[in-house]
Amino acid sequence: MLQLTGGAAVVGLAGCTGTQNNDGGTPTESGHDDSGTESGHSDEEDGHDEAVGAPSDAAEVNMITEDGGYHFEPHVVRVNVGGTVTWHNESGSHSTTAYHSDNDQPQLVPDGAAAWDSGIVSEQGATFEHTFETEGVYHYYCTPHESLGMIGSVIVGEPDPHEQVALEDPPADKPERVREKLEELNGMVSTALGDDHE
Ligand SMILES: [Cu+2]
Repeated sequence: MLQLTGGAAVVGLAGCTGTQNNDGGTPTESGHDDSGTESGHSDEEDGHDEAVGAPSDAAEVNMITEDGGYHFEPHVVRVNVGGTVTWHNESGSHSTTAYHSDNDQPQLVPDGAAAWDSGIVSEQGATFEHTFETEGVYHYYCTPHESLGMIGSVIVGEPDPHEQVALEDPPADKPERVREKLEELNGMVSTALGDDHE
């Protein structure tokens, strides 16, 4: 017999949380007798099943305006040390800007890492690229849409998740929306690095 449906293959574009629609009513998987072990098996309840693959030498991120939402897609990409990320302006006007003191921001990149800032990119199809020479976790944002949660992350190499300034609690002086997004990204990055902490 042919088995045409390979369950996990259908991942698709997971929605961005540009609009908040997870209000706690997450359906759980249908209950069988609950006498079993209930320890942690991960469910994909939050719609963020963009799996972060293994590091590669090049990764692409789309910058998107759609339905009033603003997105880096995918949220998290991963490259090797010396790898390049290319941001592609699909729609709207955006920037890709590192959380780095050179950009007058708190540092959410590894110590000694170079900053980048594309400036506002408005032309459809325009690209900006940055090569990452320092291993670690990087958070970055879109200048006009940071406060709306347009924030993304780059993982470079095989960093120790316990030594990443980016993965610490988000800066206290950032708006709630920004802090929530950073926490969400931290969860995705930790998962990608095999460090699903409780
Ligand atoms: Cu933007």
